[in-house]
Formats: sequence, C-alpha cells, structure tokens
Amino acid sequence: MLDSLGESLRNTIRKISKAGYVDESLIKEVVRDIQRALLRADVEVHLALKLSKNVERRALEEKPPSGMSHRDFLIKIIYEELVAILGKEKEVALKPQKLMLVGLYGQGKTTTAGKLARYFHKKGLSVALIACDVHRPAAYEQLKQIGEQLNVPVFGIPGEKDARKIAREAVKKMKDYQVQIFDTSGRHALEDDLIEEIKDLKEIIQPDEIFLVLDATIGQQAGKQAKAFHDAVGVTGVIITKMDGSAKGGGALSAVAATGAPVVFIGTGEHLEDLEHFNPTRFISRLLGMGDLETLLETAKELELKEEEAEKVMERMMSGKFNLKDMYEIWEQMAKPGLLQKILYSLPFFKMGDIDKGMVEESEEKLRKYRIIMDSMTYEELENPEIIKSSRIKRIARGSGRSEQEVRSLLKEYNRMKKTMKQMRGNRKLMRALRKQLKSGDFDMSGFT
Ligand SMILES: Nc1nc2c(ncn2[C@@H]2O[C@H](COP(=O)(O)OP(=O)(O)OP(=O)(O)O)[C@@H](O)[C@H]2O)c(=O)[nH]1
Ligand SMILES: [Mg+2]
Repeated sequence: MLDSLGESLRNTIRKISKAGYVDESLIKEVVRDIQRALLRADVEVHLALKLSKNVERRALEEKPPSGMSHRDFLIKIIYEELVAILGKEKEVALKPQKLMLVGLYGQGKTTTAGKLARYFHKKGLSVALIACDVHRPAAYEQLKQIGEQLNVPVFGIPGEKDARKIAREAVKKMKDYQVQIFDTSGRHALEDDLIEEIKDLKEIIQPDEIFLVLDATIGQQAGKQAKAFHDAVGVTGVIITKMDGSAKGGGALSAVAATGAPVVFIGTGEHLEDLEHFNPTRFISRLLGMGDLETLLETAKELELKEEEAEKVMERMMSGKFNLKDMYEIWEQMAKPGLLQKILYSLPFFKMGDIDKGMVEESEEKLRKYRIIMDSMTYEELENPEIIKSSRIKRIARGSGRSEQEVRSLLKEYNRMKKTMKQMRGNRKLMRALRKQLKSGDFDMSGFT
C-alpha cells in the first residue's frame, strides 16, 4: 500500500539521519524530495506545496526542545505535517448503532458492509446486514453469501423494487440487533434520483453514521465526490477501499481529508478481514517504517514536558517553598538526562557534595524506595515535612514496610536539600542568573562554580 511513497519518504528520512548537520540547503533538498514523492502519489499540487512550505518554514524558524538534535527535530516536523494532511482521526464507537453505506457503482459498498459486519461481530456485538440495493441484479444474493460466511443474518426482500420499503421493514424486523448495517444502491454518478433515494432512506433508517464508500483508484477525484455527497446528504465518515495496490491512495486520502470529512476505515483487499481502522498517526508511522519514530516522538514530548516541569520546579525552588514532593521531583529529574539535570548539575551547591553523580546513579532504586515511603505519608506531611516527629516516623515506617532508619534518611536528605535551597536563595546574583537562563533555555552556570 503506497509502497513507492513510503520508500521515497524513508529515503528522505535516512538522508536526514545521515547528514552531518541540518542547514538551509539540506532543508530545501529534503522539502523538494517530499514534494516530488507526494506528487507521484497523486497528492493534489496545492496540498503538496502547502505541506512542503510548512515543513520548510517550521524547520527554519522553530527551535528544537533542548536535548533534541536538529536532525530529529526535522524528522519530527515532517512527520507531523504528513499526519496533518490526513485529517483528524474518527473513532467508530463500539456501541449499538445503525450504519448506512452510500456510494457510486462498484466502489465497494457491499464488500465493505460485509467487512464492517465482521468487524463489529468480532467485537462481540450482534450484527445484521440489510440489503437495500434494488438496482444491481443479485445484490441481495451477494450480501446473503457474505452473511453466511460470517454467520450474520441478512435481511432483504428479493424482487422488491422499492428500497424504502425494504428499509421500513428492516427497521422493524432487525431492531433487536445491536449493529444494523444498511447496504444501498449505487449509480454511475450522483444523480438526482440517487440523492432522493438516499435522503429518503436516511429519513426512514435514522442512521447514526452515513459512510461514503470511495474507491482509492479514483485518486484526487475522491475529494470532489466526498464533497458532493456530503453537500447532498451529509456523510459522517468516508471509507476508502482498494488501498491495496493503488498508487493513487495518497491522492484519495489527502483529498478527502481536505474536505473535512474524516476517513474512518480503509479497505486493503477483497477479503472480509481486509479492513483497517484509519488512524493518521499510525498510518504515517507505518508508511515511514518507523518504530523508531515513536521513540523519537515520545522523547520529544518528554523533553517539552521536562522544559515545562523544569521551569515549575525551579520556580518553586526559588520561591522559598520547598517540600517533600518537590524534592522527589528534583530527584526524578536528576536521574533523567534533560534540561533540569543540566541546571542542577550546574549549580555550585550541588557540586559541593550534597548530591553527587554516584548518588544519582543509584537513584532509581532510591526513588522507588522514597516513593513507597512517601505513599504512606499524609498529604499534610508531604506538604510540610517539619511536622513529622518520632511517633509519625514509626507509623510511616510501619505503613510503608520500610525501616524507621530509611524514613529518617529520607527526611535527612530533605533537610539537607532544603538547606541548599536556602543558601541558594541567599545568593542574589546566582538567583538572577538562574532566572535569566531559565527563560532563555540555554544553561551555562559555569560563571558561578
Ligand atoms: N482489492 C480490493 N478490492 C476490493 C476492495 N473492496 C472491494 N473490492 C472489490 O471491488 C469490487 C466491487 O465491490 P462491491 O462491494 O461489489 O462494490 P459496490 O459498491 O457494492 O458495487 P455496486 O453494488 O455495483 O454499486 C468487487 O470485486 C470487490 O471484491 C478492497 O479493499 N480491495
Ligand atoms: Mg453493492
């Protein structure tokens, strides 16, 4: 599926990973590569241009979170912009509901009705298929066969020429099934009588979802069709079929997303199990062939979070309020490479031996222990450790299953750290420099050590 697009994009990513450094010429080259790959996958010209402009602008203007390389940051931007042109994810709820499938001739409605039936049936819901297609000869038989394969009942009135009548009957007869899936007739084009038929069926069925079924091989045309159907009857989602082996899938997906209609599922083969829930993020990750990417993105998110956290923690340290929870947070940060670790290690007081690298190295075990002890403290004690006297130490030790000595050493550590904070606050020059550097994001406290 979209093999050649995936391959080009993967090559681009590889190019970035191998580059010595990210500069304007690399960015421009990469952007050109992506543009070419998208156009070859039939993505509409304007969309492809917009995406490459966004990548270029962001890569030149935005700064990576500290701790992240420019290379990884560029990859992250590309990934995000690719996900963005695929639109928002829409979850199909696993609840009792009526689904109605619409679309032109041969787009894959009947097959998809079967695939959806299988999907809900597998999830443990009772499902019924309803054959409202009165145009295609043997449409009922086709659906009946699918139903038999799945062990799912199919309702239809063979020979009936009025789809409305079938729908009316089905609504009554199949109401006890949790999920009712209505297959409808296609046409060569969105003709007036099709619109009328769908509108009437919608009125009778009162569906929770109207899914438009589109064949990926029509490429960008999918966008126009999605819009036309949406304007005519209002669709709640689009299912793009035949994504397997279609080089134009990129065009279909992006064009539909551009209309604002979410792509809900994609069909990836003729068999009933060939249906995938469409999740833009997962789709792009897979296209780029990246388990790595997830790690990269997680790291990025963590780093961004850490920057925020670092600021919060530092603010707190500087404010003069400092309790056990803050200490735990600082310990936690010191064990993870990142901005705050840099800050903490740059502080003169920490270098004086209160906390040294060795302690941090054994900190995971220590943190785990502290966490257990702290879980046995009351909120009041965490906020205000000074109130913890001998009797409470005993109780905390018992509550946490640790020794009293361990509780005492936690408190000792706390007092030491608190003293350090106090000394720091007394050093105005240091505090000013800290504040300034916190804001700028670049840390260099070497002048103070
Ligand atoms: N490769 C592939 N073929 C598919 C997929 N979905 C449907 N098809 C095939 O497309 C053809 C048409 O599918 P149908 O489900 O009959 O389409 P329809 O929209 O119900 O057609 P009408 O009832 O004539 O309007 C069949 O040969 C299906 O096997 C898919 O995801 N991948
Ligand atoms: Mg059909």
